[in-house]
Amino acid sequence: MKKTTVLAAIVATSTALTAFAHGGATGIVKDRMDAMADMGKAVKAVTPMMRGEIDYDADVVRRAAATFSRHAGDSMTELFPEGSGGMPSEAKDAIWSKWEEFSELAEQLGIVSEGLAGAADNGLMATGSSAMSTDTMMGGGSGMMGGSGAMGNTMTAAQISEMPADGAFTMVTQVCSACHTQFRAESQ
Ligand code: HEC
Ligand SMILES: [Cu+2]
Repeated sequence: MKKTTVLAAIVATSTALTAFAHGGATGIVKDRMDAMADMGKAVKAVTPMMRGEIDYDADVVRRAAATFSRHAGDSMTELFPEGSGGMPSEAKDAIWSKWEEFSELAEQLGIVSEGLAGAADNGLMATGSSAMSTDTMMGGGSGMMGGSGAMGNTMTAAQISEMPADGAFTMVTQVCSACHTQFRAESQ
C-alpha cells in the first residue's frame, strides 16, 4: 500500500471507532456524549495530580474547572430534550420524570466547578501544612472528605474555594457520580 492509502485507512478506522464508542449516536445525543467525554478527559488529567502521582499544576486544575463549568447548568440540560433517550443513549427516562432533580445536579456541577476554580491555588491538602508529613496526610486525607456529598448541597462556591484543591475536586466528582447513579444506565 502507498503511504497515503495507509493514512487514509487509519483515519477511516479511527473515525469508525469513535462512532462505535458512542454506539453510532448522532445529533444532540452525540453532542452531549462529546460534552461528557470532554469532562471525562478533564477528570483524567487532574486525578493523578490530586493523588500526588504527578506534579500539581494550578493552571491545569483551573482549565478542568472551566471545562466543567462550561458544560454545567443550562448548557447541560438543554442537551437533554424530552424524548431523546433510548438507544444508543444511556440516558434514563428518570431524567424527564424527575427533571427538577436532574437540573438541580446540573446546577450543582456549576457551583462546585466554580469552587474548584477558586480552590486551584490552595494546592493539595497533603502539602497544605508543613507541620504534617505527606505520609500522614496521604493516609488520612480521603477519610475527611468521605460522605461530603450531602454537604455539597449546602456549600456555596465561595466556601468550596476555601478548601484544599483535592477536597474541591472530590466534590466535583461526587456530583458527576450522583447524577450518573440516578440518571445514567449502566454501560454494558
Ligand atoms: C446532571 C447529570 C449529570 C452530571 C452532573 C454529569 N453527567 Fe455525565 N452523563 C450523564 C448522562 C445522563 C449520561 C448519558 C448520556 C447519554 O448517553 O445520552 C452521561 C454520560 C457520561 C459519559 C459517557 C459519554 C459517552 O461517551 O457516551 C461520561 C464520560 C461522563 N458522563 C462524564 C461525566 C463527568 C466527568 C462529570 C462531572 C464532571 C459528569 N459526567 C457529570 C449525566 C450527568
Ligand atoms: Cu457515547
